[in-house]
Amino acid sequence: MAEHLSQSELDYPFKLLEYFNGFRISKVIFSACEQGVFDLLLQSQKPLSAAEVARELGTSEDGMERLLDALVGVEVLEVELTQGTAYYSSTDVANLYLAKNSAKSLYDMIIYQSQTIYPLWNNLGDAVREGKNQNEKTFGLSSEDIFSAIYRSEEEMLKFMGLMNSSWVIDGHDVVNAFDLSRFKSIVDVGGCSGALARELAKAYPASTLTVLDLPEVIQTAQKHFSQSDDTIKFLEGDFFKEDLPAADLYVLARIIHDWKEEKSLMLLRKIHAACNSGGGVLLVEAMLLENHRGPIMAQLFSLNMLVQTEGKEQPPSHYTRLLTAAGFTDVGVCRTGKSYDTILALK
Ligand code: SAM
Ligand code: ASE
Repeated sequence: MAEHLSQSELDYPFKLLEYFNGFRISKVIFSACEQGVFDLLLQSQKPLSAAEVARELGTSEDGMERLLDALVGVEVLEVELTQGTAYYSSTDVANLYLAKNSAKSLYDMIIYQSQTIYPLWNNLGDAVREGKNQNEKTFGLSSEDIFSAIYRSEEEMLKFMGLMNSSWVIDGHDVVNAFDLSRFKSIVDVGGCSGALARELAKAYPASTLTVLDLPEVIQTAQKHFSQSDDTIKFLEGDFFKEDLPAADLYVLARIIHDWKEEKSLMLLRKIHAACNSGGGVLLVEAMLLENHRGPIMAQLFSLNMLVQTEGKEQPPSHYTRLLTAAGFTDVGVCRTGKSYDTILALK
C-alpha cells in the first residue's frame, strides 16, 4: 500500500485513503483472530486453500477467501498458487503474535480491541463533543465509576485483565530495565492487575520481593486465571484510594495516573510518598507524549482512548514531573524506551 507515497497527496490522496480504511484493516485482523485463522494455519503445518480453512472453521468459502486475500494484502499471510488453487500460510510474525497460544501472543489484546474498544470508538465524536467517556452510551453504564464500567461482568474483567497482561509480553523487558532497580528490595506494583509486569520485575530483580496490590475481585481473578506454577510474586487485596498502602522501597504505577483526574492522581502520589521507606521511590510507566504534544502517534491515540473510556489522559514527562514534585518526590529521571511505554523514576 505504501508504494505510492512518493507521489504528491495533492495528485491523489493515497495516504488519506489508507487512513480512512484503517478501521477495515483492524477488523480484518480482529475477525481472523476471532475465527481462529492464525491458530489453524499454525497447527496445519502446511498451506491450506480457502475451501479447507472455511470447512475447518465452519464459515462460508467465499467470505473466507476474501478475508484470506485481504490478510495477504496487508502481508500478514502469504499465498502460493498450485495448479490454479491458492494455498495460504502464516508469516513468522503472525505465528508469533497472532496465534492464540504462542509465546508472545497478542490475542487477548486483539479481542479487547475488537469487542470493547471498537464499540467505544464508535462514539468518539460524542466523546469529543461532550469531553467525557462513553461508557453510558456504549454499554448503558454510569460514566462516573470507571472501573465498575470496565469490570461490568466477570467476562469483561477477564478480557480487560487479558489486555493488560498481554502488553507486558512485548513491552515488559524494556520497561523493567529502563532503570537499574536492583537496590529496591521490596517492590509493590500498585494496581498491578494480573501480575504480568510484577513477574517481569521479579525475573529482572530476583533479590527483590514483588507484591501486586489491586481490588479484591481483581486479585482473586488474577490468582484463579493468571497465576503461574513458578510464581514468586505475592498478591494483596486493597483499594488504593480508600485504604493505607503497605511500606515498600519502590512503588510501581503502570498505566494508573493516566486513568484519573489530576486531584485523584496527586492524592495517590502523596499517599505513596507517605508510605515509602526513606531512600525509596516510585516508578511511573505510561505512554508519554512529547512535550509539544506532536507525537508519538500511539500516545496521541491512547489519549483519545482514555477520553472514551476513563476520566484521564496521556501527558508529557513534564506533567508527571510536576505531580511527583508536588507529592514530595525528588531526583526525577525520565527514560524513553522508543516503544509504546516510557518510564519515570523519582526518589523520596
Ligand atoms: N498496572 C497494570 C498494567 O499496567 O498492566 C494495570 C493497569 S489498569 C489500567 C489499572 C489498574 O488499577 C487495574 O488493574 C484496576 O483494577 C486497578 N485499580 C483501579 N482502581 C483501583 C483502586 N481503587 N484500588 C486498587 N486498584 C485499583
Ligand atoms: C487504561 C489503559 C487502557 C484504561 C483503559 C484502557 C488500554 C485500553 N483501555 O489504563 C490500553 C492502552 N490503550 C489502548 C488503546 O490499547
